[in-house]
Amino acid sequence: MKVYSSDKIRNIALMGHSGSGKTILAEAMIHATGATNRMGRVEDGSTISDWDDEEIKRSQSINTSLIPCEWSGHKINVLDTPGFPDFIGDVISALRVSEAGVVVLDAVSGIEVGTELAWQQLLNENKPRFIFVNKMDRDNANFQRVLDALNNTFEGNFVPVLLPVGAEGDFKGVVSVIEGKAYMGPEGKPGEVPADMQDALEEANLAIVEAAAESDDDLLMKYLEGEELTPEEVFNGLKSAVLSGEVIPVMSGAAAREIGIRTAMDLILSLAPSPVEAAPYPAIIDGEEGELPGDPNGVTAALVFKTIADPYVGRITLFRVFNGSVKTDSRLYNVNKDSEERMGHIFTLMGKEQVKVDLVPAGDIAAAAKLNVTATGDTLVEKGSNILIPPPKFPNPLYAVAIKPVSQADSAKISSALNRLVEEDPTLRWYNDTSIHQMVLMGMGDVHITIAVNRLKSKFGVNVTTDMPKVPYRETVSRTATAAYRHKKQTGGAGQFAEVHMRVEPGDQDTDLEYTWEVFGGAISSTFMPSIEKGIRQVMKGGVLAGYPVVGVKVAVYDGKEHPVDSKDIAFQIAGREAFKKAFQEAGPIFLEPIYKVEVIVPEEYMGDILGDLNTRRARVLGMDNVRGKSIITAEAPYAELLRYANDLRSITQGRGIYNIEFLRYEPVPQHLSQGIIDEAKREKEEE
Ligand SMILES: Nc1nc2c(ncn2[C@@H]2O[C@H](COP(=O)(O)OP(=O)(O)OP(=O)(O)O)[C@@H](O)[C@H]2O)c(=O)[nH]1
Ligand SMILES: [Mg+2]
Repeated sequence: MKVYSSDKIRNIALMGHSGSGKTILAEAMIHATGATNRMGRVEDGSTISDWDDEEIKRSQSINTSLIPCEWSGHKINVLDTPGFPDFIGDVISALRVSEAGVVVLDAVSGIEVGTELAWQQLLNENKPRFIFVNKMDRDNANFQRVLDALNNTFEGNFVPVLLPVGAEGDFKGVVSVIEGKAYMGPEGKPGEVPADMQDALEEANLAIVEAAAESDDDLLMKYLEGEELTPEEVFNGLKSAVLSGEVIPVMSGAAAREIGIRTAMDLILSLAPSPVEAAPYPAIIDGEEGELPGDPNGVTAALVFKTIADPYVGRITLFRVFNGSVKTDSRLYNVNKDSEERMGHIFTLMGKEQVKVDLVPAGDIAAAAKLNVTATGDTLVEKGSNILIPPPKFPNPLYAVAIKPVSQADSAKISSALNRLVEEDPTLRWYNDTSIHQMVLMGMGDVHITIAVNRLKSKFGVNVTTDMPKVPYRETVSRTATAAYRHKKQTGGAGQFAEVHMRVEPGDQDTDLEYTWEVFGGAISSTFMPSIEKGIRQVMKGGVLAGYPVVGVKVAVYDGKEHPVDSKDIAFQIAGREAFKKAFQEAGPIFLEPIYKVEVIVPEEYMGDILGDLNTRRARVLGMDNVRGKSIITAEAPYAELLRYANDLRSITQGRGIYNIEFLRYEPVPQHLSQGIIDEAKREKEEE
């Protein structure tokens, strides 16, 4: 593919509710450029964007795809993101490397849950926003209704720039308000604005002029004094209002019928900022906060925003250049990993297709294959420079399952397969929790996890079963107690003898054992001190109450007895072990459970329901806040009560709520719940 200079590039993220038509819009755009012969269909699994097996199976995007569209001497890097909320990670990374977001809406359904979530992301990132009201050809499609809903729901001035000509079965074309021209059919043939649309056009035009005037004090003065603004003033005013986010241009069309697409691309070219206009970019340079000018001839610095792990092709690394240029066969330096990378051949991706490029200037997006150490979020720079570009900020995974390899062969491959999956998707995490004897896989929701498990099988041939994860409880004591134990074995052969007196008391939760020796006068010789400790640690590992590790105990050995011949290491290990168990049981044993901080963000009307629900989860509400029509509730709650909160919150709020969690500390489990944990452990043991 041709090299485009920085000012001729636009990076655009298509966002919005699942099924609004983002993938088909991307398909229509690339088709309009002439790069493809025919339009693919989501239902047939024949789109450029949804090429992954899981995407084809589900008729839904699950990954962001890059679709570079060469259009009137420019290149629009279209990033088609998935709308389903479990795949938010890919929306975040796409937005990190885009200069603007185009939120796609269904002209029948209007604002949906996914629209709100996309909007929230755009506000968080403070990026210019566009709206594309799609599916104008559907029965009951109504542009004005969607426009009114937007203006009533979100802050900002939503200004139509592409009006629909006709609607439903009679949807024929669009009117570009700025140009005052109609573009009809899939070819976008220029035509007259229909007579019955003149009023609507005038009204829309006035809205644009006003929006432009409001962007600048001088323009506003001129406008208020009754002077007419020149077309150039209007355009510049509108553009600066779009850049600041005050004005949101609203387009209309029907992606599946390819109507409005070409004009929409023209508008994106003229109104969305180029990487040059969006510069400078914040970066950490030589350890200090600085800026990158976005200069293609400057020092090279690129951010890796996505990694695709493919068992056949190997690892594909997608990067966006923020400064300088990346060349084929060059060597770059990975700042995060402190290691050199050979870039080999560089290409852009058209969905899954690799299209060769020789040079990637600042502002552009491309990919490299088979890098050694580079992962998502890393910065690649010219050797000798020290620049860190802030990586995308991914949310903590929320939804956990326990996974278990099915066969011995699965067991051998599972770690490396999981590592590859996690490398591809930073919102997935896995760990082996030895304290609960479970391998835990965490993601953003049950669909996310189901797909990850399917991929383990289809991509890496690893079969697993899934189960509810256990809560990683800990066991400890709540008061001081003492116990003595005598171990004596004198039947046949060499005898064993040891007697240990010990005191167990609550210690520091963050250390497992504080072990002290208070035996004075040589009742036991100090050579047995480590033997007793070994016995205690054996018990601590496997727990006393229900098999969970023991933490936060102080143990003092203060007396005992030994025998000149029969006392040996093993005898004191056993006595230590048994004395500890006895003392532990006497010392008010309790469970500790992990407590998490939870932040729930919901539309205000759900506040009451959320608080009521949190109440049933033993949560402590710490604060409530209202920001832009959303309630933010902060609370602390036990992990045991949050295991399936992802599903529950979704059903309480019809999917309009989001939350994140963060581990805080361990706290005692209320006494009345302890027996349940013990019974559950017993039941499991019997099942084994
Ligand atoms: N009638 C009509 N249907 C459309 C139009 N655009 C898309 N569709 C259909 O809407 C459905 C969903 O389209 P997609 O492009 O997969 O939607 P998406 O926004 O990418 O969905 P996710 O990938 O799940 O986020 C498909 O059946 C499309 O054929 C349109 O302009 N008119
Ligand atoms: Mg899609």
